[in-house]
This record gives sequence, structure tokens and C-alpha cells, in this order.
Amino acid sequence: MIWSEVETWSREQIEEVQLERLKNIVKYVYEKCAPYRKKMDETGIKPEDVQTLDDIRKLPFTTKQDMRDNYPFDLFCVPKKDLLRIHASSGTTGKPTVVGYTQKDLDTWAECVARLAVAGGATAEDTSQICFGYGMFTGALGLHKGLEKIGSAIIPSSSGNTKKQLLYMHDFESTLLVATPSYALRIAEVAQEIGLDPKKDLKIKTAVLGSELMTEGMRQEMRNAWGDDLRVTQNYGLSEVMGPGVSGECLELNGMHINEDHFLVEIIDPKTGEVLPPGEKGEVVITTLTKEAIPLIRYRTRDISALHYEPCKCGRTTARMDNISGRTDDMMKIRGVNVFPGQIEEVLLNTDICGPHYEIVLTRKNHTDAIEINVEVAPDKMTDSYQELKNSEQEIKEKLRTVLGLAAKVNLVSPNSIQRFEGKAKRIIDKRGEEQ
Ligand code: DLL
Repeated sequence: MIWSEVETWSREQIEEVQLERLKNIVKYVYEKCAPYRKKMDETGIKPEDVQTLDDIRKLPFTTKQDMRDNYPFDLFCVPKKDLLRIHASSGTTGKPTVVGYTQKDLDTWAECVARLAVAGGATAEDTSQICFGYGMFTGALGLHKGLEKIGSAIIPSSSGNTKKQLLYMHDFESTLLVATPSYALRIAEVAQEIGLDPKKDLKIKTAVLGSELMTEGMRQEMRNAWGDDLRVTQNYGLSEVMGPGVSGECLELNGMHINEDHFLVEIIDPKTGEVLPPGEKGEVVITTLTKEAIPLIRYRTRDISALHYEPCKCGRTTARMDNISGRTDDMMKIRGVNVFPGQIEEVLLNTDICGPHYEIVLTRKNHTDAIEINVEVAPDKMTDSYQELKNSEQEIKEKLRTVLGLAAKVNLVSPNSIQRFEGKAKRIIDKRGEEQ
């Protein structure tokens, strides 16, 4: 099912609406927001200079630093009394990034999430358990409002307290799971620990996942844990531009359909800022076309993806973005080689012996970087044979060397020995600052 006819508009229709909205939003931020006006004046750009969609390239980028510099409300275009909600992203360094929503923004948000939830197989008959942390994080309330809009019953169980989650899931017969991919696996694992078989004893048929990278290997792990016929899709968004709701996969699993009437997405070369053609990988840059409280012009997300415009078999005509392959800032530079965690995950999960839980430890000795990967053996592949484990480690090491072009140490560790997460997983432990 397709939630909105907007998702099937012709390219001409989409672009016509995008252009009209782009012109409006550029004029709006110029008039209402001093930091934008200043930046545009400095670049010598006036709102009237934007007459075609390509003219967006004349506009300066907005970065996370701009949000920090204008903390908490200086990028807002409406007075505080017009806000209905404020969210913030935790931010591991520095101040949180603050975003606000007017009534119109909240309505748009629910509409955008409704579309991608339906694309992922959600229906009004579903009982949806939301296992994202409720709070300042946009994930939980974002999915909550979107799923509510389509008529699904919501169980707002939040993250953590996994045994209680499972009690609700079992007794209330939840059919749809919302979580990060890593927490979805953790829930299945705890289910086994307390004697529940997720495939037989639980009724989850659809998993609408997001908020962190999910490789194809991880998707398969999801089906191994929850059942072969589990419908697993992922969706993408970031709190700065709205939260979840920017794009999401349909059941064809053909990339993530973008809500193009609300977001104009470009892909740029992160080094030069030059816009790249469809199909080419680069940094995702998003302009919000309809937000009132805090619109963003050409926001640099640091996420890496590519755009595709061919219509999808599902009937939607909206542009699709490839699933995120990493972030420009979680690229690890090791002995001069660029390495992304997703590349490592693909190698690990393409083996029989590795389970989905791993961590990447970076160290530095005598000014030389080293990379060490601790990965759990899948529970059903555990063996007492030391030699067998060593052989498997060697095999993985060789595959990694081919893919990464660099030697990594691999340690197969026993099941359940690597830390689990209830939200986004933290897989990289960088100890290079503690040089030995
Ligand atoms: O994670 C919003 C969200 C919530 C999206 C729930 C989907 C579902 P932030 O906490 O601000 O917002 O984190 C945004 O998370 O820039 C990406 O790096 C990453 N991210 C989000 N979705 C995906 C995804 C939410 N599907 C940051 N694949 C983004 C890979 C993702 N990374």
C-alpha cells in the first residue's frame, strides 16, 4: 500500500513543488533568521537569485557547528510561543543540537513517518511496540506519531528493561517492532535467555528499524533471529532536519524513498563541496522545504549515500537514497587507509562462524595504528577446538585484508561477551589517544 499520492507524482510535478517551496523557504529564512541573512549577505546571495532547483548550489552550506554557534534558539524562525515541542540530540561532544516544531511541523512529521512506515509494511491492524528511548531523542515520538496516524495501536515501551519489553510483546501480541537494528537483535537474544522463541512464541511480523547503520548481513541476522519471513526495513533521518521521516525503504528493499516534497537532497563531494551526479556516492546534504520552526538550508549530514531516480517496482516515483554506508566522520584512517565500520561488518557477517556482535578497537604503538576486531562466535557455531577457532580467525583476517587492503587482528570471542546496547550501538573503541 502507498500512503500518499504524492509518493507517485511525476518528476515534473515533484520538481515544480520543490522549486516553489525552495524559493519560499530561502526567502523565509532570509527574512526571519539573522544568522542565515548574515551568511547569505556575506556570500552575496539574495533570495531572488534562486530561480531554478540548480540555483540551490549558490547557497552556503549549514553545518552542525552553525547549530552549536546559535545554541539554543538563534536559528529558529518563529517565536518560542509558537513552538509545540523541543527535541535535542545528545551530542557526544559539546552542547546538544536543539530543534523545535510548530503545529504544522508536527503534522508534517507524522505524515512523513506514516508514509515510510506504510512503505515498510505497517498497517492499521498492527500493534506496534516502540523500543526506542522516549525523551529528547526524536526516534520514539517520531515513529509513535506516524504509526498512530495510520491507525496502528502503539505500545510505547521505550528502550531498556528488555524482559519487561518481552512480557508486553508476548502478552499484548505485538506485531510490529520499532528499534535500532542492534537493539532488535538484543531483544531476540534476551527472549531466548528467558525461554521464549521469537519465531514461535512472539507475533512480530514487521520490523521498522532505523537510527543506525544496517548492512545486508545485519538484515539477514535479523531474519535469523526473528523468522525468515520477517519484513525488515530501515528508515533514515536525523534530529536536525526533523528526526525519522526523511526516507525509508519499501518492501522491494531498493534503497530508501525520500519524502521529496519536504526534503531536497543533494549528494556532494565532502572534500570539495561539489554536487555529484545521481548514482555517485558522497555526503548527503538536506534542505528542508516546509519546516517552520527551524528550517535548514543545505545541511551537511556527514552521512554517505547516493541518489537514484528510476521509479521503483513498488509504484513510488520518489527518489531513493542508498542505505547509508557510513559517515564521513566515522571513517577510520588506519595507516593511511580509509576504513568504514560497514565494510568490516559485511565481511564478518558473510562468514558462518561470526555472530552479529562485534567491536573495533583502535590502538597506537610507536606511532603506528593497529586495528583489532573482537567478534562473537555465533552461539550455534561455538566449538571447543582451539585449532578450528584459529583457522577461522585466519580466514577472516585474509578476507579483511582483501576488502580493506590492510591487516587487522581478529579475535573470535565467546557468545555474550561483547557489550550490548539499548539504542545505537557503539562499535568503535578508539584508544589511539592513549599511545603506548
Ligand atoms: O537517529 C533519527 C532517527 C530515529 C532515524 C529513528 C530513524 C529512526 P539522530 O539521533 O539525530 O536522529 O541521529 C542521526 O543517525 O545522521 C545517521 O548517521 C544515523 N542514522 C539514522 N538513520 C540511519 C539509517 C535519528 N537508517 C544520525 N542508517 C544520522 C544509517 C542512520 N544511519
